Amino acid sequence: MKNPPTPPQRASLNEHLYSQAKASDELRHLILHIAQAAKYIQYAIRTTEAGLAGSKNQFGEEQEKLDVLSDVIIQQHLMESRLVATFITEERKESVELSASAPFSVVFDPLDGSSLVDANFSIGSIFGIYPGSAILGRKPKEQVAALYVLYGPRTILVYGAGNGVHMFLLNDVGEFVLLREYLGIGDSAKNYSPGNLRAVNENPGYKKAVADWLDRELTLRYSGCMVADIHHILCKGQGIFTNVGGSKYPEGKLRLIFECGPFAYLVEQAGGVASDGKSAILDKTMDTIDQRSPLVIGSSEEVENACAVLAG
Ligand code: AHM
Ligand code: MG
Repeated sequence: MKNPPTPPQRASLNEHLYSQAKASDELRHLILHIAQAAKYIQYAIRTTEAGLAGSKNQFGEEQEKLDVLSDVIIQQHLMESRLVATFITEERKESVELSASAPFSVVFDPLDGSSLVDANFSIGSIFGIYPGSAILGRKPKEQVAALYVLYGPRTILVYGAGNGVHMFLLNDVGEFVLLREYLGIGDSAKNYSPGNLRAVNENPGYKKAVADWLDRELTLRYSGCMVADIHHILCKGQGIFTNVGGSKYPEGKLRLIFECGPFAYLVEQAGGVASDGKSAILDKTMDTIDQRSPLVIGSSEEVENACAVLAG
């Protein structure tokens, strides 16, 4: 072509998946369907009254109206994609089989941190994508992509599909446009984000780790939504986030399938590390839907140091 049209200044998510991630058409379409669901969720967050739905999820936790609504929105978009064999959502006890011959399976936490919504704190959705129709018995390292959407002052989508981790902003016309690509996490941390902090009373290793961060005057950054807290690490290029066990949650509060697995994939793609204190999260077998796992994630030197302190 003699005078080719100038491409838009900022790549769209579609363009980025195509030209940078070189994702297969099927994976690209699936991620775009998920991104579409996220647009409806951010609209629902802005327009739905906050409050309890009057029901409980598989963990016996009260469901917010927005948890239920987000779960339905995502399920509808996964079905519509015709690309999903099986999905598992944090809001249900069993996995759901859609079409055995479809290429992917999806795990998701529809609205992480939803109890913060009435306080207008940031909340998020988390997704992990596996090839094939099985999820249980597999390991998070088998993910072909993972992504999260952060609903804060701005709506941000971050994805990884085997070629770095990239950040997009939802603009006013409803398009996710590239904000930053190839996010990186440095080896040392200036910020710490200690989840399930109530565990320090029963977990002396955790007490020591927190004392160590206080002694070294690291800066506390903790919002109570892991999507926002780990996004902070990816955005600032350093930090550590922990959620380890005590008596109320012996294995920590977070679920291996929906929360630890997708974030381990993204953080390791960005040059960080994700451990349960002893082994890599990416190497842990997902045996049950409700499996919890301790999580120590972020800058490699700080994660290594914290794991040593936690082990006593
Ligand atoms: P949720 O999926 O029910 O919202 O719970 C997970 C959330 C994480 O986002 C967050 O890191 C953690 O619970 C906060 O727990 P705590 O306040 O006990 O540290
Ligand atoms: Mg959650």
